Amino acid sequence: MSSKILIIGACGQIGTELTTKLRETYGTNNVIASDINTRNLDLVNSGPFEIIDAKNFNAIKDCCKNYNIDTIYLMAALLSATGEKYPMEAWDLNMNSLFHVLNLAKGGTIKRVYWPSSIAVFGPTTPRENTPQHTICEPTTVYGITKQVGERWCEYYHNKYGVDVRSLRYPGIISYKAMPGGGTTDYAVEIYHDAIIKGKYECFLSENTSLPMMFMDDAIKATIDLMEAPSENISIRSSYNLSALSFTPNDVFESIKAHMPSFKINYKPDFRQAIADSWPSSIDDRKAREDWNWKHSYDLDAMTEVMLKELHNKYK
Ligand code: AKB
Repeated sequence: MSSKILIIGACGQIGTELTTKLRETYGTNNVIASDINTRNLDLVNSGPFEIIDAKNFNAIKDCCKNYNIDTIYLMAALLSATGEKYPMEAWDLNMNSLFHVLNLAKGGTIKRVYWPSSIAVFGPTTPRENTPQHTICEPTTVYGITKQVGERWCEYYHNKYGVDVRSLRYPGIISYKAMPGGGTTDYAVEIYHDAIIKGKYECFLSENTSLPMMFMDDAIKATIDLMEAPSENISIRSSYNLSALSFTPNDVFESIKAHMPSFKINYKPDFRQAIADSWPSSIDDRKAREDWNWKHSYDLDAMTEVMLKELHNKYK
């Protein structure tokens, strides 16, 4: 498929790496990166960049017209922890940006849309182990509510207007380039940075809190594989469960300690513990594996090796 792609929220943790991979795949000038601010601009300035506020319909529309965009990746969002501090801002950004993109796509010039959902759609009444694709979703965070409602709207726009929108329920994503911002799973990135910089880490979740996680390379691969899959293979138009690993803070501590025997950790759970306790500990992603052959590559120790090597080079 030859595409002209717009990434909204390109300067975030996932957006930066998605921009790089999409430019490698489709050509630098066919991928327009955009964000409201320029943090991490150095990671996306290898090609076209536009300042776009995801809440501004006309700014998105004008950019799509100027560049003949046919595919949008909407990566802008306020995540779970920040959303609890700024509930109305989270609702405003997460919902309005989605409506803007779905309404543009309904108009016909945008042929395909990617929008990330999250394990945050699940809540305390969801089965925690091997959480099924179709199950009880009673999220208790504002972020989770926006993702659950967003999923319903994606499916609605597909069924009612034929919009080709695709989505994944991301677990926590671990990477070494851009830092995550405002999530409950952020500890699993911070711990590697602090291991290299300080040799110790204070964890905001308790040691046995198990959550679904994934290395960035797998998350990018899943995203692009889903977007490239033939339309007839996509049986889920709300959002696919997606899984790779599940681990606790203690598991990741032990995995780092195998390389750095003097590494120390202490636990000081804060308000994010309640959010983590409301989420699944593992996910059944059979549907993604059946429909478009999803398969992850990294386990915890393989990921730890890459993270420590890359961060060592970064900070040395
Ligand atoms: C968060 O922790 O809020 C995100 C997510 C799981 O969607 N990383």
